[in-house]
Amino acid sequence: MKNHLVLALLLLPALCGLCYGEADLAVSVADSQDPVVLGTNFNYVVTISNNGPSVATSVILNDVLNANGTFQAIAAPEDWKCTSPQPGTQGSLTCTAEHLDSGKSVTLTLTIKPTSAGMLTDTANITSPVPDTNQANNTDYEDTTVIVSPTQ
Ligand SMILES: [Ca+2]
Ligand SMILES: [Ca+2]
Repeated sequence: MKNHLVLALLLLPALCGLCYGEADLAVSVADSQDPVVLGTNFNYVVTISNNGPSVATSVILNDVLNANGTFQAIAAPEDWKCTSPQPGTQGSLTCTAEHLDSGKSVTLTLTIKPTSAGMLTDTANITSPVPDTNQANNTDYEDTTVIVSPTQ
């Protein structure tokens, strides 16, 4: 009986490595077109991946748009809860998920209206309380050129 207890205590940290281990989250942002025409909606597609080996819990996406555009809408998977600026306003958007399994990816689509000519930039950052030994892929941004007319 005592030996079994010792064995269980030895195995516990190994088993818990699966639930409280490390999860390499990664995020990437892509634009649906570039350049875009002033006043014409387009999309930023934000892809969030968990490269494992463990499940990532309490995952938070923070997404910031610079001053040359406004948020219009967001399409996210059912288990992601988003707090976004009012449509037609600028600011920062936050989406959270209770967990993202190892090896899984999700895609969130942001609809954006370019409001000033110049460079539009969307920056995404992903975090989780689960340790992530590769922080280099936790932030990404995409630049998009806003032109006044298609013939410019
Ligand atoms: Ca990472
Ligand atoms: Ca681009």
